[in-house]
Amino acid sequence: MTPIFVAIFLLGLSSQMATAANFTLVYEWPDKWECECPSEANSTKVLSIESSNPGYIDPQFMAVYGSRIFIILEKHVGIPVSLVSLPTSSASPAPPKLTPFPSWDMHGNDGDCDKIESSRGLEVDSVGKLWVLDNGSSKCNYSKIWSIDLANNDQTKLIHRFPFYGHLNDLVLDETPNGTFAYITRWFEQNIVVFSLERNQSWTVDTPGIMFFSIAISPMNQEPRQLYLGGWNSKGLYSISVAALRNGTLTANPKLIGNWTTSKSYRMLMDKHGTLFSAFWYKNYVKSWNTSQPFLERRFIKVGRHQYKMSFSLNI
Ligand SMILES: *[C@@H]1O[C@H](CO)[C@@H](O)[C@H](O)[C@H]1NC(C)=O
Ligand SMILES: *[C@@H]1O[C@H](CO)[C@@H](O)[C@H](O)[C@H]1NC(C)=O
Ligand SMILES: *[C@@H]1O[C@H](CO)[C@@H](O)[C@H](O)[C@H]1NC(C)=O
Ligand SMILES: *[C@@H]1O[C@H](CO)[C@@H](O)[C@H](O)[C@H]1NC(C)=O
Ligand SMILES: *[C@@H]1O[C@H](CO)[C@@H](O)[C@H](O)[C@H]1NC(C)=O
Ligand SMILES: *[C@@H]1O[C@H](CO)[C@@H](O)[C@H](O)[C@H]1NC(C)=O
Ligand SMILES: *[C@@H]1O[C@H](CO)[C@@H](O)[C@H](O)[C@H]1NC(C)=O
Ligand SMILES: *[C@@H]1O[C@H](CO)[C@@H](O)[C@H](O)[C@H]1NC(C)=O
Ligand SMILES: CC(=O)N[C@H]1CO[C@H](CO)[C@@H](O)[C@@H]1O
Repeated sequence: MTPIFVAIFLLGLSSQMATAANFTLVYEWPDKWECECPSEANSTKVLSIESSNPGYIDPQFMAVYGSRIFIILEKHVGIPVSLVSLPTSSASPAPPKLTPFPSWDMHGNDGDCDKIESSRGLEVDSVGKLWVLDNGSSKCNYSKIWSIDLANNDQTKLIHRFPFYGHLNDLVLDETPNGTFAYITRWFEQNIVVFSLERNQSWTVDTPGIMFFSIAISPMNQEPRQLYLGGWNSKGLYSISVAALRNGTLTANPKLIGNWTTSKSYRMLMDKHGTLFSAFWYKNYVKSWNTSQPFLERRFIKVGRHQYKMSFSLNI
């Protein structure tokens, strides 16, 4: 059995940071993660998280708000919840246990349509609401979006049910004076999904011939905002102007910016200065590109050991 190495780093960012950065290792879990789950009622489930092959503990997405980190775990056999939280710091040297978020009771198995079945992308908005995509399950036949009010006792609402199910990957938020939109990638689909919060409506925007996986959006103060998309089946990096998406277009023509030299993009982020960061499948480093300049990849950071997948998040 290969021990899994999972670590969380905090990085101090400054406006000059794109080339040099120092990391602080916050926690390291050399072999297993433990769940702060109720021990009595459903203890068999709880035990299984500790006794399952630790290789199956598979962190996927991350967000930070205040003194809490939120992590989405792939729901492999024996993993009872897909969304957990932990503190950004701890007085104890031991890595903290993972707490089901927002609560153990909000998590369900496939077919618990009013509970969190299988969370995917997550994003914190400007008023402290955590948006969580939920892939759903074939038993309910729809995917959904949750909103958890981090500044307000973690009040949890199911805000949308999609007319489709599955293949959800990641989302970004676009908060405009005319309303809030979410743009969502679905792997294996030649489209992206747009959700309008005010209208409680979602629709698919076709991207003929191109499938996307990773997604990022340019800073709020730089209109017209651009959506950046990494190919699902290619190394291509594409952009789409969000003006047309807000306007309800049903077909977009993504512009190819360039090809990453490394591998397919796994996760992308953009900071408020317009620097785009990408992690890659099977690579232990992140590359960056200053989007104010022609496409040029720079090696940004490298994390010690081999990584199958790497999640990262900005605290802004
Ligand atoms: C990183 O740490 C080194 C040594 O502590 C320090 O000299 C350097 O200025 C730091 N760099 C940044 C970007 O903070
Ligand atoms: C699930 O939804 C799809 C698309 O709306 C539909 O074609 C399919 O029959 C549904 N399946 C079930 C089991 O309800
Ligand atoms: C939004 O629409 C979905 C159906 O797509 C519905 O289930 C949900 O209750 C609606 N939410 C609100 C807040 O109206
Ligand atoms: C999401 O749904 C698809 C089926 O459409 C499934 O293949 C995939 O494994 C699911 N992913 C998660 C994380 O539940
Ligand atoms: C908001 O809507 C108005 C009128 O439809 C439009 O002129 C304006 O450009 C929109 N603003 C944004 C940020 O989309
Ligand atoms: C949005 O739609 C309106 C009305 O259909 C149109 O006048 C406007 O040019 C469109 N804007 C963009 C950016 O596509
Ligand atoms: C990117 O790669 C594709 C093939 O995968 C190629 O057709 C295209 O010309 C490349 N584009 C650039 C800008 O390098
Ligand atoms: C990005 O490029 C622009 C234009 O060349 C420059 O003004 C800016 O300082 C660069 N940003 C960073 C973080 O290096
Ligand atoms: C969260 C969860 O799985 N709760 C279950 C605990 O066990 C009881 C009895 O088997 C179930 O009814 C709950 O749904």
